[in-house]
Amino acid sequence: MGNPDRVDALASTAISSPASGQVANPRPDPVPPLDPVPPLDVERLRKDFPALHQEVNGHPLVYLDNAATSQKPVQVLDAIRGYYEADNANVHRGIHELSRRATEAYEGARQRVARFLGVEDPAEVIWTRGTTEGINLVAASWGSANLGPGDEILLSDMEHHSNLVPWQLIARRTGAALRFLDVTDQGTLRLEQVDEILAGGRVRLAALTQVSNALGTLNPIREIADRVHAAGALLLVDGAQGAAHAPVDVHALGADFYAFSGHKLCGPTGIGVLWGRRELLEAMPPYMGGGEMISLVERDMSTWAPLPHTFEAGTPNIAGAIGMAAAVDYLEGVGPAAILAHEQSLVAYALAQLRELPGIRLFGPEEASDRAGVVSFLLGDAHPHDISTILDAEGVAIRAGHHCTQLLMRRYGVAATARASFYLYNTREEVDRLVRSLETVRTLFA
Ligand code: C6P
Repeated sequence: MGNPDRVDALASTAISSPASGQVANPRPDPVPPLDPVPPLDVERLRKDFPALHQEVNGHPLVYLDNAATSQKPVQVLDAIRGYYEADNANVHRGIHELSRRATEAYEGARQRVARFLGVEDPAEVIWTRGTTEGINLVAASWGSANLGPGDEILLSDMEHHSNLVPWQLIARRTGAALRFLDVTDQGTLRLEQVDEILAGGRVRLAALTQVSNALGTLNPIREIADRVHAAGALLLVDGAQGAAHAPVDVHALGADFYAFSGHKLCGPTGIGVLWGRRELLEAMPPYMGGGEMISLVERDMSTWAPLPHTFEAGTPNIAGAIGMAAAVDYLEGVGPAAILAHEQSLVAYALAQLRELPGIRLFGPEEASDRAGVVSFLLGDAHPHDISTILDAEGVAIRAGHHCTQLLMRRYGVAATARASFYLYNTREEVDRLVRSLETVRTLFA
């Protein structure tokens, strides 16, 4: 069982703020609210992140592009370096000391990530290159075995392209159809619409993001999961922005599949995890063929290795897995609930100041408690790329663009937004720097 202290913080946060009016269909909270968490010692945490301590264009760096990728603490860097310096060997192959150590570290990393997800069985944890690969794996493998004409896959207009295009590809191959949940003006999903679409009886799987990368919205995943399961369908949760920012317990969340990336939660790039329920994974055909995923190979057929290796063809990203485990250890040490609380306090502080800026257009839920640490905005007529360039000249790193969510941009009638995204090491002073630099933008575009 997962740690009983873990709660489905994202779902409970999203549905426990009826005063905000942002969730169209609030229900009594099925999960007890989080106990108040002590504030983070941000000054101490910042010392762990070497990249934060530099000047950019003559200014101390303010890194507010965490939804794209987070910075890495020395604990993660040391774990990767330590592996390469002392234990580097291929895993599951060599009968020698280094290979034994590498295998132990790699499989140990799987166990640590399983614990982070509240999962008992590490064989349900599949290493991938990241969220994108995890979702492609399920779409291609589960989809090819389970979808056909007349079946539907339920998505939303706030999905990242990584949780949209793989479903378009498999829908085209199998004849299944895609259905979409609309996004409200406040950047939320409507549970009534979930019910309406499920009532058609054709949805086989819903694939939804836990947190919108472009709006910050915390989706009421548990409530959606209950509805999806009652309709006999499965739920894949895109946890790319969820796992980084709050406690995750995939069972409490009601997920059947959960995909996320290491690099957004203080880990390295090129590594991620797909978790799936054992009976689902065992019934799925391999995604890629090659070494490591076979049991017996003949000229015209092969049999597969058991989970998790069925889905891990080829030499894996061993150092990446070790780095990702160090990252989840780090986050657990800091306290995932405290990280979300910290981000929400920065979002509240930022929203209050940004609302004072003439010409600002903010996207996403009004209440900070309905968001993770993401604030998307436009400022007057300034193009988001110009905003980002001017901010960069003052050492402030944000992201500008469509954030791989073109459906969402179309929904709001814009081509792009500027996006500031916070993490455990960001401070109120950095929010002040963001707002001051936006004043520069306003002056230049006045
Ligand atoms: N979003 C952002 O700046 P990968 O690239 O596989 O690690 O993650 C893809 C992905 C999937 N779903 C969501 C909700 C995401 O936010 C992302 C990555 C980054 O918003 C890069 S586009």
